[in-house]
Amino acid sequence: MTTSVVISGSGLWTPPHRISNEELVEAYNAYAQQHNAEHKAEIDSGTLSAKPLSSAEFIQKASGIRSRYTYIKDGILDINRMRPNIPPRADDELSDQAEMAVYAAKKALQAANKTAADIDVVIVACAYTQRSYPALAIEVQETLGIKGFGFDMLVACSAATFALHRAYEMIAAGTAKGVLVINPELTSPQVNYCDRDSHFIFGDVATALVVEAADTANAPHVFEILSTKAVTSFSNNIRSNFGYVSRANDTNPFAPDMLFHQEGRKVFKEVCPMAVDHISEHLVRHQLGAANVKRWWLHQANINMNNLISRKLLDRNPSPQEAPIVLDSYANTASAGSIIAFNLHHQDLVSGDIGVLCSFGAGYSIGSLVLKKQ
Ligand code: CO8
Repeated sequence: MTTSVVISGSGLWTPPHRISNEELVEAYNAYAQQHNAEHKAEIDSGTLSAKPLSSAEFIQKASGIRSRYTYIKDGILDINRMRPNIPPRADDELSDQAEMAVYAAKKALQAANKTAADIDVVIVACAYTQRSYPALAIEVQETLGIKGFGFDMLVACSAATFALHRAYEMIAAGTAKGVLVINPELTSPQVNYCDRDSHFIFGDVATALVVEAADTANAPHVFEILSTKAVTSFSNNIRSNFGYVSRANDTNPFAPDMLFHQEGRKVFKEVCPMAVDHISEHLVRHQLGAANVKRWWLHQANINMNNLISRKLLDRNPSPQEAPIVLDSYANTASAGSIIAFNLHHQDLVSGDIGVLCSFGAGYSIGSLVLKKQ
């Protein structure tokens, strides 16, 4: 493969609604107290556990998250609902995730100085899609007036990086001229807002990137993809069992184990060393070390994870400029986190600067790209 492949534009769509830790905890605690009062007899007799209370201080200290954005806020803080209230749309209306995707895609196209005519592949890559078919990517393709093809792909936390890998390969192989990779992460419908241990983790967002050959790129901020690296290793420590087979299993598709749940401490302990090894091995491929990297666009799940990984790689604490954190205001946005960090923190880099974009999480899955500013 000799074609030089670049990321030439990025787009970020931030939903209009914000929920602070304090608001979220107030609603959860009111819900838990109501639940405990209603089930007092079972709790007293030991047949049911009382719902423990949450705390905004714990959330910030344990995760670094201060607030999150949600596509729809209505319903999440209603203690008799505890989930967003997203009105259904008719088949002839743009679906929610396609709408999010289109917002981000338009911004990425503008940043890349491209139009629909320059794109021939659309990949919608995220942790969940709201339906199986027709693919969201094809709906987005139609809405943007793009000729070519589109498909959806799900790789949880690594959906965005793994989709960038596919885009890189298509451009390098000459099977595509321009690829839009879009990540409409609508996580809030799968968050269990009744679970103290996970109610605070996720937020909604949409990101998009344009990938093309270096010789067609004409945007002000262009990053060559030097190479890609991916690994997966099966783990049950992060699961979401929701799926179409529930109907045949005669099980409730919205039961707690169907929603996002995890063994957070185990994930922390197992994924951090995997990510450190993965990134180190990837850099070695280019005769580079961590000291050569100007910017770390890391997965945004937990600030303590990112600090630990950065410290292991650099042997010192990174500055906020070197390893930007966006999870304080966006929370964990599944696969979009590292792309938000890229979107907000890439314009100051100068020609020749090296950056690492890396996701890690459910699967487990780790995906990285070594980038060089043109
Ligand atoms: N308030 C107060 N106390 C709490 C709370 C709370 N909200 N939650 C837990 N506690 C308590 C615990 O019960 C425990 O109490 P005790 O010691 O008495 O048992 C104590 O606090 C400590 O609990 P933990 O050990 O669990 O706390 P940690 O310090 O480990 O922090 C975290 C918990 C923040 C979850 C942390 O473990 C973490 O972030 N781990 C990494 C997780 C991770 O990266 N997961 C990947 C997520 S998956 C992903 O990124 C994409 C998936 C696809 C998208 C899904 C969309 C829905």
